[in-house]
Amino acid sequence: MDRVRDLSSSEDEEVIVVNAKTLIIGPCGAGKTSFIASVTGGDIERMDANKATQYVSHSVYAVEKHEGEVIPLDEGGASLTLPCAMNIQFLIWDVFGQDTNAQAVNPMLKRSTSLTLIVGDVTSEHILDVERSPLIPYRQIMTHTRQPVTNIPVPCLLVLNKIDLMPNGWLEKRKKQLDAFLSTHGFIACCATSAKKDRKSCRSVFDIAASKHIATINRHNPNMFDGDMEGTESSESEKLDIVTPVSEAKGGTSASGGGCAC
Ligand SMILES: Nc1nc2c(ncn2[C@@H]2O[C@H](COP(=O)(O)OP(=O)(O)OP(=O)(O)O)[C@@H](O)[C@H]2O)c(=O)[nH]1
Ligand SMILES: [Mg+2]
Repeated sequence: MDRVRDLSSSEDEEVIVVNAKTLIIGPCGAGKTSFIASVTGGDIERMDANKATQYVSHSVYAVEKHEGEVIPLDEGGASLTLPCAMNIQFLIWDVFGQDTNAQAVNPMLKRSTSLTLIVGDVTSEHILDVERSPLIPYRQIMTHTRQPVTNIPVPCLLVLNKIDLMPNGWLEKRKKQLDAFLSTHGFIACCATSAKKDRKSCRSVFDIAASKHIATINRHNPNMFDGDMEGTESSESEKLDIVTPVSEAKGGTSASGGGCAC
């Protein structure tokens, strides 16, 4: 477990830091690497358009949730008001894609995964077809993978990238088809993004992912905010990869904004 401490800050604000290994998978050329570059502030225009990822590429992106922020817990309207700030550190594994199957996503890569983003090129044929979508093998390969500790199946979030290539309102017109696709294949949410044209849409994916992850942790450990966690050797906290730095962690980037289709 990583311990994150910002000793340079004089503020005494408590921040809970959570690490979440996040797999980015999907067909080759869907824009996974461009999407991550957009999120982390890279210059998409200067990226080599023909450079496929060699096996896996790693990066980190942090989302900070502030004290008092309301986190939705379920569809029924239950919510959690954060009693202190949280910093969700997404430890990103961007895995190379394959055309016709998802065999690249082997058990080694899937180990200790907290969250999966399945990225598809929205211009691909049958992208939202419940039986023929090229994304189905990627969803299926995660079916039996479970989160560490909570032991729940790893939540999968759908990212429909290259939305800039579709006419305005394209996804809204397919809401019924999209809903059927999400429920049939068990996605927790869907976001439409443009790695090339709309950085905010890409970052909003991680904002949503952070809320979903906090809700999952809270469901598993409803007493997570009770007592003073600092310096404790709580085995539950250790296992959840939660750490409480002595003062506010820096470097986190809050993400918010549009792009989410549902
Ligand atoms: N128009 C448009 N093009 C995009 C977008 N995102 C990526 N691209 C282009 O799609 C191509 C493939 O992008 P990559 O990011 O390399 O795709 P990848 O999914 O990482 O591919 P692999 O590493 O081979 O699995 C590049 O030419 C990108 O410039 C987008 O949002 N809009
Ligand atoms: Mg790539």
